[in-house]
Amino acid sequence: MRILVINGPNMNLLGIRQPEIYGKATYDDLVSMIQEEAARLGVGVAFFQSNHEGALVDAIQGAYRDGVDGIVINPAAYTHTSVALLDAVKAVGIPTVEVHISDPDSREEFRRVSYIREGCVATVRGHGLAGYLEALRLLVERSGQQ
Ligand code: CA2
Repeated sequence: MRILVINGPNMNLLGIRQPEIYGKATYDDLVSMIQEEAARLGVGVAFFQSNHEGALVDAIQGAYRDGVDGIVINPAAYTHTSVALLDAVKAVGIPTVEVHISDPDSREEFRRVSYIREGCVATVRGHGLAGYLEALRLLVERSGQQ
């Protein structure tokens, strides 16, 4: 099984800005944590981060071409604006889990909308970086049930 972990705009600033919301761990720490969990679960994992909506769409389409089995995505601010990302996950049909470090529902009103949610098999929110590991486990468990 191979899983692609996609992070949207500004996620490269993890640990550098707003640690009170997103914690002190960096993007590289996040990658290491996920790699460790993937090794424990015996699955392959690859990573993609971009600040550009079209590049994120391209990554989702690339996952389809490469035969990736699952996607974990934190679309960051594009969660609340992007029909293009929703269309992409629906189009490729790869089981996708939406992850948010914080709980957007308990923040500003505009963060309550998630376009991509409708195209995802689950959403994990408000569990910090551990939410990515949860998402990975969810995809692995789900693949065993099919
Ligand atoms: O809680 C999450 O994971 C979010 O997806 C993070 C997004 C935000 O727009 C969503 O509403 C919720 C923003 C993440 C990028 O911003 C950062 C800024 C500084 C340090 C780390 C991330």
